[in-house]
Amino acid sequence: MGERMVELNPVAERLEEDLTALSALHDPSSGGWTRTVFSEPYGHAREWVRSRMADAGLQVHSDAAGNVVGVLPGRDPAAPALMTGSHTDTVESGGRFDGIVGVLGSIEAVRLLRENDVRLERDLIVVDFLGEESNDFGLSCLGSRALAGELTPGHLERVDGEGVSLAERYSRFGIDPSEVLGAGSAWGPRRLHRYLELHIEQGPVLEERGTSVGVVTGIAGISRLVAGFVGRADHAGTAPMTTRQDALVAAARGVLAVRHVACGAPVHGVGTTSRLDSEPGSPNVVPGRVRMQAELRSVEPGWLSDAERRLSRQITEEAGELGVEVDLEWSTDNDVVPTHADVRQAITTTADGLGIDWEAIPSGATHDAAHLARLCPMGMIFVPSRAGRSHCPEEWTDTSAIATGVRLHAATLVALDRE
Ligand code: HGY
Ligand code: MN
Ligand code: MN
Repeated sequence: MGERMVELNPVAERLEEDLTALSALHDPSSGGWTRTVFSEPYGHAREWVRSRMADAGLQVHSDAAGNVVGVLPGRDPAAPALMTGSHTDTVESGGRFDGIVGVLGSIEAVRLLRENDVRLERDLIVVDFLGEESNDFGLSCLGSRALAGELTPGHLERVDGEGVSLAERYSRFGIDPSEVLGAGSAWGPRRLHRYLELHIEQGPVLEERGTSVGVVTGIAGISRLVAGFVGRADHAGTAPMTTRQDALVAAARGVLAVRHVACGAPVHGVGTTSRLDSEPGSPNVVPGRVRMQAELRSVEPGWLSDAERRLSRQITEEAGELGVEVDLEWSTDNDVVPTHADVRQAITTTADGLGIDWEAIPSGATHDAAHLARLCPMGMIFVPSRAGRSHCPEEWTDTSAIATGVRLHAATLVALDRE
């Protein structure tokens, strides 16, 4: 006879209060909700998270990678621990739920465990990971990447749009860059049993199908492209249209090529061009140079590598037709990462036991879980996003839907603890 299912019912008012309080800590000069990594509002928000973790009974510290870590000690400190959490940084002009639901939902789960005298065997570690969102350094998931031992000295030397290195950004934020690379040594299979993350779907599927929660099957891989187009600057008024080597026209064809390659993907595959920087940018000069930033994503590794090849070929050929040279620099932000079958099983069995309807769903967004997967079996639970919107002020998930996710999250943590 299996051990009885644990019913832990979140307090919606508490969740709402926390979501509202954290949302207030953002940069009011930007649209939407902006709390980007290393920014002042981000620093204030992390102090607030530390205090909420402590109020919930967690033992709180910041680790060498700048993650805010709260520990709920279990009966057996020697047992490999459970880890959960997410992030509280946002994109520029973002929303109030991406990542935040996972951090605040995990803190609420801890309150529920303590209020219901549910004592875990294993330590439960709740983490607000540093800097999950993509940034000028082309590196998402800074905190979880460091824990997984994936951050390198070369990464610390990367510079942002203001020419400031990642190492310097860490220092200015009060994190010793020389300590960051060693942050992962404290963790690993001996230390961690399972990682479980609660997150908003950031897409339309759950809402369209009226499903309460998603059980994530895998996290999409991300290939990032920086394309440097080199044409010839000329007088906009006198250069004949037939002899121009217009870098911006070549880049514009590159933007359409990204869309063309991604559309019609037989499985999940998407492509986005997020930025074009054109030089010299004067109204009366034919652009001589353009820097284009784009990304491809898919949960299918084969499609992703093939799409990279096809896109490289199309951009190069079309630029060549215009007499424009192009340098293509690809990098992998993260590989495709499947969730672990055992963790998926724990989620679905728990959901069935609680009478929560669920469906299996891939994640087009990346998450800290993609990096934690290097340390232990991981899984994710999604709650619906209204109209599938995210990374924008319109991002919204009803508190009742979040509470359903927290109810499943808390009960699944208990189930994973008993393994
Ligand atoms: O980019 C992403 O998928 C995540 O939201 N950082
Ligand atoms: Mn996120
Ligand atoms: Mn995000």
